[in-house]
Amino acid sequence: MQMESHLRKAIGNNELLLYYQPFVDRASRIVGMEALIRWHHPELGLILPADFIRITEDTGIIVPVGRWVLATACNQVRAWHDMGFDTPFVSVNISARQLQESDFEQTVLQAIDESGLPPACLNLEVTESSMIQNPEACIAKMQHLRSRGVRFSIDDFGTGYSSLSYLKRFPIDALKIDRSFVSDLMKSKGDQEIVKTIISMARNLNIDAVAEGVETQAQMEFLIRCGCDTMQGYLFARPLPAEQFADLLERQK
Ligand code: G
Ligand code: G
Ligand code: MN
Ligand code: NA
Repeated sequence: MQMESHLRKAIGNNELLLYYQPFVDRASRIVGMEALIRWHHPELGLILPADFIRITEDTGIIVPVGRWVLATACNQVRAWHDMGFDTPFVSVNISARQLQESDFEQTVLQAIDESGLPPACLNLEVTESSMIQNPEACIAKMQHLRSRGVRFSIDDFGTGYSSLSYLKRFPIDALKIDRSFVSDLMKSKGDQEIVKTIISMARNLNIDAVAEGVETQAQMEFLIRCGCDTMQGYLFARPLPAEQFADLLERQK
């Protein structure tokens, strides 16, 4: 309860911030970044989403928080563009609760319009489970936003309940292979087969496969051999505050 009342005031008190973690191509060049929320609690310090996102979802606080995340991410990337950094896209995590909101599309379009960010520079990460609650409504919203240029990826792919028929029906641009399959990649033949299968399935569906949680050179090389074009993980960079992320961009200018 105390956490809830603190969270309600977190936006107004400027306690929320976004970290950014790069996505890289096969040559380890930054092609985009994921925005990851942090809560700077005045007494407890930096709190990770694992410790507060759930409560924002259960209480509905995720709706204003999600709006703040979208606006902040779009404004930040637009500012980086203006500084001459060529960062193709920003990826924003969307909770089931946000996707279900009747004004979800409006919220997204408002963030784009007010920031002046080209819509194609915004990618939204949704999970399999957040789409199955009301698939027809989700598909309609996604199609509307996609018609404006916004892209969608499925986060934590492989851990949800999605059937392959969903994959065909949902208007999706990319699959993010869940970190759990990547972490044991060099030890587990089973995980190797799963990763290979997801990558070839993505290719057959004409969508991108993105591997998350890449921590070693061996994992990266395996993924590249399987045809994975985009990767993310501590091997390349941890999530970083905006200023430090800008240093990374500066270095590869
Ligand atoms: O940043 P970290 O790797 O600790 O993120 C943990 C989880 O929190 C991720 O799986 C991510 O989906 C979720 N998360 C991070 N930022 C946001 C956000 O802005 N909105 C929502 N809904 N989830 C987020
Ligand atoms: O579910 P989602 O993909 O949004 O989760 C992102 C989370 O994964 C963030 O909390 C981020 O800190 C974490 N993360 C990103 N890269 C790595 C990695 O290489 N290894 C591990 N263990 N966690 C990672
Ligand atoms: Mn994500
Ligand atoms: Na996620």
